[in-house]
Amino acid sequence: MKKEDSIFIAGHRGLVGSAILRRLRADGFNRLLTRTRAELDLTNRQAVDDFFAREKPAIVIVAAAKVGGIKANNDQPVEFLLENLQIQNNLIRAAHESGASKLLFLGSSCIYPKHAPQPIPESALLGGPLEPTNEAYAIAKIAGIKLCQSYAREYGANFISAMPTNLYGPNDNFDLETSHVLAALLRKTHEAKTSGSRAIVVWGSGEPRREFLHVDDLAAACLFLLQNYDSPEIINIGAGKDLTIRELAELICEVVGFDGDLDWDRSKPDGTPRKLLDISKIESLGWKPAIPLRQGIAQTYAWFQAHHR
Ligand code: GFB
Repeated sequence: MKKEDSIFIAGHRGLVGSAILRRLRADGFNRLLTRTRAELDLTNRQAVDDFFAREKPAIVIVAAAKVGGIKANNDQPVEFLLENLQIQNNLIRAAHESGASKLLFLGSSCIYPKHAPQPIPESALLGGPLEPTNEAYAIAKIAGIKLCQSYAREYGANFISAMPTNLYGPNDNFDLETSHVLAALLRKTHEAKTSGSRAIVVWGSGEPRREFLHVDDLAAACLFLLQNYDSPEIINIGAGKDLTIRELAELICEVVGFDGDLDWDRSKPDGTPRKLLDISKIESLGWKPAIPLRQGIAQTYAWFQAHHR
């Protein structure tokens, strides 16, 4: 990938896309193409085709997706399946038709079976049933992987797919109904602290284990893969460590400075019991995560305080 390549970052306002955009700008890439949702509806095939035919990006980064936490995924399987299929089909097809030399498709660790071996190697894909709370999203992402691999096999396209673990950082969604756990707990503890409340509600049993990667680490990994990885085989991007939701909640309370109680709402689903990625493949190529969880949470909390009043 060259500094003068035109690079289209689909989804540049989201958690992932905005981090990739920051990273590419900082590294001196200067032909960065972005479009807001109002400017380009990625679910509209004709609009996407016209955009690609006009701009002909050399590199395409598929960071646009309908995403959400366990509740949003569980409540809206139709939207998660349909919108993600539409967005990724339009982007991947148009990238090929317009002659893009490389495409990076971003999946998710939820593509792996609910009871996959831990840490989860890339070879676990399609080895068993999925976690029901996010099956629709996972099926869409698996279809995206298979479409990229099919373009590679049938047409020799350099379309790669990376599987990030649970992410957090600036520009995350902090809506309590639709967000992921880390953003939700940052907001709940902050609001409890500022209002003088003595407890926050945390969903589930607290026992599931999750791995959290700062989105700036993910952006660095994406750039690394764009420059160093040309295989259609999927590749994991993770932090290499996990912790229980209870431990995460306690860590967030410490960072925010909230010393009240945790009330567990066991009517809410736990989701998959554990989701730790095996990152030996990307580490063997020369990339490793750099941002410790406590530091990343503190930085994200500072961002939240500056942007949500
Ligand atoms: O982050 P999260 O929504 O998604 O939830 P998943 C992780 C765990 O945190 C679950 C618990 O066990 C939740 O029950 N949790 C505790 C909370 N309190 C809260 C809270 O206030 N809000 C939320 N959201 N959770 C998602 C998938 O799964 O992970 C997506 O649904 C995607 O498809 C994403 O793969 C990365 O880790 O369970």
